[in-house]
Parts: sequence; C-alpha cells; structure tokens
Amino acid sequence: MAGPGGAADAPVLVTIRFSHFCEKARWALSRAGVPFREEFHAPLFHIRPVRRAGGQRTTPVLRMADRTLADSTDILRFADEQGARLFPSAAVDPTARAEVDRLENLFDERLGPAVRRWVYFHLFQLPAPFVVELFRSAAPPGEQAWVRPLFPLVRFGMKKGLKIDAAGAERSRRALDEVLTQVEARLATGARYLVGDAFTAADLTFAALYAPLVGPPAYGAPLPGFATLPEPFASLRDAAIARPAGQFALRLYRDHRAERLSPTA
Ligand SMILES: N[C@@H](CCC(=O)N[C@@H](CS)C(=O)NCC(=O)O)C(=O)O
Repeated sequence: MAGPGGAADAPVLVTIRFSHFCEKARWALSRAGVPFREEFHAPLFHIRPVRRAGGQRTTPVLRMADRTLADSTDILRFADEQGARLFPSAAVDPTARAEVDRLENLFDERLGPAVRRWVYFHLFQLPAPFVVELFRSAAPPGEQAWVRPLFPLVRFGMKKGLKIDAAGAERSRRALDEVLTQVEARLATGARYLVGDAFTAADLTFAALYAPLVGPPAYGAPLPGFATLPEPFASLRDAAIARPAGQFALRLYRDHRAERLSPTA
C-alpha cells in the first residue's frame, strides 16, 4: 500500500482508495513532498480502520505521530504548512484567501457529494461484476476475498446511507450543474485558475472532486474500466469531458498533479 515515500514511521493516510476526497488529500500531500504510506480499503471496510486511526467515519484520515487529521480540508492546510503552496497568505491578500476558502468549502459541500451520489447511482445500474471489480481494485489483499460475497450488503448499505436513488441522483445532477456553471463563468473570462493567477486549493479541490466523471490519467488510484464504461455511463462521461469545466479539470491534472514543491524526505 504505497504512497510516495512510505518509511515505517511515515504518516499513514487511511483511504477508500478511489474516493475523490481521498484523492484531494493525496494530491496535496504529494505536492508538498510529505512522505506517507497509504492504507487503502474498499467502501464500508474502511469504517474500523478509520476509527482505529482516530477518525469518525469518513476517509481520508491522516495519522501522524503527534496528531490525527480526519478531514480533507485540514489535510490541505497541513500540506500547505509543509510547502504545498495552496492557500494565498491572509496577511498579504485577505480577499484571495477568503475566496479560496469559500470555493474549497463550496466544492466540499456541493460538488463532492453530488458527484459521489450521481456516479454511484449510475454505477449501481451497471451489471454487478463491473462494480465488484472496481471495489476489488480498492481492496488490500486481506479484504479482496470478501468483496464479492459482501457486495450485495455493501451496495444496500451505501444506497441507504448515501440516499442513492433516482430522486437523489436528480438533485445531485442539478447541484453539479449549478457548481459547474459557476466554474465555467470564471473560465469564460479567460482565467487560467479559479482565484488569481496561480494554482490554489480551490483548483485542486475542484479537479479532484470532479475527477471521477472525467477520469484523468494521473488520478492517484486505479479506476478500472473507466475507458470502457458501458452505456449510458460512457455518454455521461463523454459529456462531462466535453464541458469547459471538464477540460479545465483535465488540464489541472496534466499541469499540476505531478508537481512536487519540496523534496521528499
Ligand atoms: N468532509 C469530509 C468528507 C469526506 C467524505 O465524504 N468521504 C467519503 C469518501 S468519498 C467517505 O469516507 N464516506 C464513507 C462513509 O460515509 O461511510 C472530508 O472532506 O474529509
């Protein structure tokens, strides 16, 4: 379960491997050159390890020798302190800083949950083996044998817990469209980034949380089958990629996902 670096005493990032909130944290830590070991899990198998690491229920959780961070925004702030250069200084440019914080929060609250519900709703319409394969790709060896037999139970729990149904998917589609329209209004002015003229936490959060719909090649976890998704998912993916917001997310991945701003210890 390797992250970049990964000495035995390195910080541990507990994840649901393909989760877009986990990708947000992974990207920020990699950007800062923080060495960490990723302990990844399939959905629902994450609950016990998350509690053991000091989190509540959700991933990502970053467990370090002296503290635990159990929210992706806290992990981005930590990565920023370590040199990721994600937040403008509030002392130098308070307006830009407030705008980055506002957008990160908007994407966390609206975009992330909407993408998740909408994707799961459509994924769960596909033949079960397809989704089982995706979940197995997220599981470490010790969990893999359990993914297939427990899949019906996991799917039931997720549908109930995340309100994954047709009405929820439609609400999420509208929320998604609302956020994408706001992003595209900014891009229409010719801006290369969401705030100011440099890459910030707002851009990283947008690209990571939108990524499951556009499948950037540099995504930090395998997304098996993404290139060969059956209909209607293939058309939904192609429409997401064709939008200016989709092109923007893919460009951010191309230009910034591999950046390391401080040397990995
Ligand atoms: N506000 C949290 C949200 C994270 C979140 O929703 N994580 C999802 C994965 S995409 C999760 O772990 N869900 C599992 C669950 O709720 O049981 C953060 O930013 O870290």
